[in-house]
Amino acid sequence: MTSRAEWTSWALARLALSPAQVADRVVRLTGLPDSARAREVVELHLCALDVSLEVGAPDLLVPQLLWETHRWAQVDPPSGGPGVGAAVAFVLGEHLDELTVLSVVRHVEAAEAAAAAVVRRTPSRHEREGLAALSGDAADYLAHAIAGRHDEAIALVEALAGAGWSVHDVLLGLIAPAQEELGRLWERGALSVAQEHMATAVTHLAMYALYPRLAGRAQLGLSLVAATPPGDLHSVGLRMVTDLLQQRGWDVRYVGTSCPVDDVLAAAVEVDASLLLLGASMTCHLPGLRDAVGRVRADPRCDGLTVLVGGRPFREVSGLGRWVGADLTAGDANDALAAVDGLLDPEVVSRP
Ligand code: B12
Repeated sequence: MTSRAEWTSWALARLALSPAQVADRVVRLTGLPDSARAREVVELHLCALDVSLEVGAPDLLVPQLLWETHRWAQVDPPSGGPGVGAAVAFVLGEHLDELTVLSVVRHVEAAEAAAAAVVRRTPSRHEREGLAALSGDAADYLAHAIAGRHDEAIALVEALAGAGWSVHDVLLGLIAPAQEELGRLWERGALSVAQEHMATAVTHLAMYALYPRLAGRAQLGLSLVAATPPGDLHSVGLRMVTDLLQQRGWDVRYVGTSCPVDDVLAAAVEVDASLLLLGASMTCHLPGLRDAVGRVRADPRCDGLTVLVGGRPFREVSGLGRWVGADLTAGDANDALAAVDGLLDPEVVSRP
């Protein structure tokens, strides 16, 4: 993640400083070390603030605030120095008029209150007990994945599928909750980056192991292209959605994460796609997603291409689909399947 060249929001666009200049100043004010990790916290904060202001949704800042709470201790802050939020408020106070500062402060206060409510609320069993509170199979799966035991993870997935679990249930009932728990453990610093990477790599293998079970290949005679726009490296959720659509008869062209938009469009044109899936996992990825949708709309070769967007931010904030200009929005894989089925003649919808 690097600083973007320009601000997105009406409020921060009034600054005479670029995002990189504000990030420099905030790093100095907080007294953080000049490390890539510390700078990333500041840049992601500024980006989430900017995008959440533009959308007018304080809730879009909340995941960043929660992540920051955990990450803060890991970036060596000096004791007694201001946090990122306080330093940002100080810089804005220096450079913006009072009314603009006031509306930014109100927005941030709403996000902080929502984040505090998340922290205060009674933790679910998952959160309290971590791994132990996942269902037995999901806990076993995650334990294998974290330890890098890919053979065991794949054997478990195959055993469940062999015992009658559908691909849908293995993906959404076993692997997705395990990945979510992985995120919680990683966020709290209970797992290293290497353990998270290894576990996610095992998950990719486990998902590929299900591939032979994706019956109904291309039977609809319709193709789709799926990608995340530049900057977003999260692939697991998007891949789950495309696997389930493949199982329903779509010809899937998964072009991967952080794909240049020109290449996404070229792929859609090449296969004469009817559907384009674009995912975003963090608030910061939303402007890139909106830009990609704008490029689809401006390209006459893509007339008639339906755009479906989804991912974590769409689960957390409603109305975002309109902001990015998509035709369809889905917060999770089940919403995505329902939305895509809605495009088809009911007679041809295949339900595995
Ligand atoms: C694995 C992971 C990574 C891996 C991704 C590897 C890969 N190949 O996918 C790597 C290491 C790259 C990564 C990096 C980062 N990550 Co990360 N990551 C995760 C983690 C642990 C799991 C993601 C996952 O597999 N989820 C499981 C899937 C099934 O859930 P899902 O993505 O929500 O998908 C579902 C729906 O959203 C939907 N869906 C998803 N995509 C799409 C797309 C469409 C079109 C549709 C219709 C639907 C749809 O369908 C799915 C099934 O229902 C999450 C934690 C979490 N709870 O998700 C953090 C998480 C998303 N990451 C986070 C962060 C902060 C980062 C980093 C900034 C961390 C860092 N640098 O240290 C970077 C940013 C990288 C970037 N530029 O994108 C935060 C985001 C918080 C925030 N600020 O918003 C999270 C939430 C973890 C946390 N709480 O701290 N990450």
